[in-house]
Amino acid sequence: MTIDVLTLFPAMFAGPLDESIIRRARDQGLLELRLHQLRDWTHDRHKTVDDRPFGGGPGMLMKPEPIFEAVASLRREGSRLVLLSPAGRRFDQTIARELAALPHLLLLCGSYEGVDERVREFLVDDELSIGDYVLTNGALPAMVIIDAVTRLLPGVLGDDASAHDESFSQEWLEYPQYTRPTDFRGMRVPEVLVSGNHAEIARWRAAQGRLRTQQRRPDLVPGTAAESAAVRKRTT
Ligand code: 9D3
Repeated sequence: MTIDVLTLFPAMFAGPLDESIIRRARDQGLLELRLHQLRDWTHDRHKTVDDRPFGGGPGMLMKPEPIFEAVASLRREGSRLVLLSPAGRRFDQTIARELAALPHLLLLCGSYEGVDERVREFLVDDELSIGDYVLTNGALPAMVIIDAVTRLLPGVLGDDASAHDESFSQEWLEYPQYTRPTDFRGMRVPEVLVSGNHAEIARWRAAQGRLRTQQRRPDLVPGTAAESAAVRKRTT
C-alpha cells in the first residue's frame, strides 16, 4: 500500500517510522511511505499556509489553496483522503482494518486551529481523531494511524502475531504473562503456568482476561449495558 502524508512538519516523522516493524515493511516494499511538505505547494515568497479566520476569533487557519493543489497532485483513482483533526470520528481497530484494505491513503495533518471548511466540504473523504485529548497538530495522530495500519498489511507480521491479532476490539484484554525466571527476587510466577496442565492454564488465562477486562475496560465486556453504550457511541 502507498501512504502519502501532507504535513508542515515532515521532520517529525523521522524516527518513529524508521525503526522496527515499519522500517522492515518499507524496506520490503509492503509499505510505500512518502512525506510531503505542504509549503511546497505555495507560490509566495513566505510560503504562506495559514491565514486569519473570517468573523474573527483566536488563532489561524490552514488556507485552502496549497491543500487543494497538493491533493490534486497526489490523489489518484482509489485514493482515500483523510484529515486528521480533533473533530474527526474516533480512530479504532475497525477503521485500521478498513484503511489497510485500501491501495492508497493520503493523510492530511491538521495544524493551527484547523482547516478552512471548504477543504472538509469539497476535498476530504474522511476525518479522524485518535482520541479525546488535545495535541499540537495532526502529525503524531498520522504516525499512530500509519503504525496501526502497516502492521495489518499482508506479510508485515509473522503468522503467529497476525493470528493473535484478530482478538483486539471484540475480545478480552490480555491475561497476565510471565517469562523466566520462575522466581525473580521472590516474586513468583503463578503455579498454574508451570504446572504443565494445559487445560487448566487455558481456563486460568480466560478467567484472568475476563476479570481484567471487567475491572479496567467494562465498556469492552460483551453483552453489558456499558458495552452497548460504547458501541453506540463508536458507531454514531
Ligand atoms: C476547538 C479548539 N481546539 C480543538 C480541540 C482547537 C485545536 C486544538 C488542537 C485544533 C487542532 C489541534 C491540533 N490537533 C490535531 O490536529 C489533531 C488531534 C488532536 O489534538 N487529538 C486527537 N486526535 C487528533 S487528530 C489531529
